[in-house]
Amino acid sequence: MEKMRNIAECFDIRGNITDIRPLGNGLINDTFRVVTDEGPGYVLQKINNAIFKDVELLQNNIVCATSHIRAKLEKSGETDIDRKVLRFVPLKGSARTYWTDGSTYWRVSAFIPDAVTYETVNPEYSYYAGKAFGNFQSMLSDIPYKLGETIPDFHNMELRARQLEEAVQADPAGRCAEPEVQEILKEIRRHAEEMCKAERMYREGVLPKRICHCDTKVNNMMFDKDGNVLCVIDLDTVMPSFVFSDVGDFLRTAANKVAEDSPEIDKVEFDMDIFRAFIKGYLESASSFLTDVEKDNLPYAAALFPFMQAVRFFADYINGDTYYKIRYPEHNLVRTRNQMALFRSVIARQNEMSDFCRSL
Ligand code: GN1
Ligand code: MG
Repeated sequence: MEKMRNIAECFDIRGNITDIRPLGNGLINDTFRVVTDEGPGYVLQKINNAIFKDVELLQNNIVCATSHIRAKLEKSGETDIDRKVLRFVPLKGSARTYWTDGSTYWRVSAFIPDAVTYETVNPEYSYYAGKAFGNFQSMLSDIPYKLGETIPDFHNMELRARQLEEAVQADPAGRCAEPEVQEILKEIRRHAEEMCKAERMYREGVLPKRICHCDTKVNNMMFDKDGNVLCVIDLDTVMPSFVFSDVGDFLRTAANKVAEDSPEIDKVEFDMDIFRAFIKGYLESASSFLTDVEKDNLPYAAALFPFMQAVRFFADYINGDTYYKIRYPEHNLVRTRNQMALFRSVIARQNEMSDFCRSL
């Protein structure tokens, strides 16, 4: 606490710190709320630099993206802008937005007051979220800077499949002998090639990359008390990707009838009402810049993300849980089972999804 207070005080913050307490439940960074005696306070985050290896590039991306959005909101006469886009606080007497002692990295952003996040949404909120993420991509579509990849090839399915095969080869935790592991592996291998379609289309020049959020989990969107979308948070992975990333990752979390790590696998089911509402909102704000290939492949995006997430959780399980935070030894295996069940549920609804997309 004392150490964190000292770090927070290196930033150009207003007021005196009265408390620092944990915030949120992300699987990568450590996040705290800094309460001050003046104003709404701040969010202090320890950046996981084992995962985000180039913090300079990371912070540069985030600052470019948020300033670009802020300028647009200002130009359009928007009010209450501090609740509609994140603001990163520089160090005192410096333009730099992160603190480091050479081994740990910390940053501070303004806390958004009277805002809430949800772990689940109803169709109405899913529609708003679709609009908001389409709008986010649209606002960043003319950003004049070239953003870097904060995690190179983050949503590259070919790479994720390869990483799984490497984990299986090395088997560092000795988990590959488990019959269930073999079972899951077989199922993943059966679908891997088909799920790598995006990379092939990219190589053929028929699928573009655009600036996307790349972590559109439902809890990365802030709403006000009346259910209006305020802003999108968790911007570490804002980078060039396929639009499928944002559609797919939202649906993966919002349209699953249970949480991504629920052990109640028989309750995992893809909710078509959430899908329809999200796609409707998304196409309303994004169809002006989307190509036909992108639009036609939204059902594929819905399948790709549970699949990719299953592959990532599974590889981490086989590697002995080195990437995602876990709360018990089989956590990553449970997550894998859950995401594979969701994937099956999506696959069974592909035609229905395509019919719906075409009807819009
Ligand atoms: C991680 O940081 P968090 O918990 O929002 C992960 C996402 C995964 C997600 C699974 C940088 O997101 O890609 O989809 O966990 N972020 C990174 O819950 O790997
Ligand atoms: Mg998050």
